Amino acid sequence: MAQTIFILNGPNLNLLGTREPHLYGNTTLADVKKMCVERGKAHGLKVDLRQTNYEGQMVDWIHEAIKKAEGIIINAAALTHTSVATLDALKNFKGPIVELHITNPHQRESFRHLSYITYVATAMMSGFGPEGYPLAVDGIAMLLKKRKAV
Ligand code: CA2
Repeated sequence: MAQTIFILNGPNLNLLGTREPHLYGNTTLADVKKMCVERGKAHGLKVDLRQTNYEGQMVDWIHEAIKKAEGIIINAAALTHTSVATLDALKNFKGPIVELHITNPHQRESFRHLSYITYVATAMMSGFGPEGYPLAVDGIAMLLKKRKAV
């Protein structure tokens, strides 16, 4: 049976491709989903991509991932920099966690330099634009393969 990965997206990422294209590009989240589902198939992975504007929903989805997913790719958006609740939920996830950002937060305002997610991330990717999502699927596929081999 195919392994499942959750790709979780935080606040305002529903606006991807419709606002601030100089920062986030022209690709919509629906386009990102399509790219990731296809890339996942190539690796034998089932991709479940979701977006929420609510911290509690993010925590609930991480709890769901603990039961249903082998890996998590997470762009927690602003929750990255504020949410201990998201960090605490992720602490209970046993599989690989890839922290993803479309931009490079370290080139931006100093409040974006702190990430709570980094404390639990297996790997992180930032600055590749929306194309970073399918790249992160490649990365998590590699991490899952390595774990299977051990
Ligand atoms: O670079 C990233 O992916 C971020 O996680 C994006 C967050 C930001 O708070 C992080 O510091 C870095 C913001 C997401 C907002 O998404 C939008 C997309 C299009 C238009 C407006 C907002």
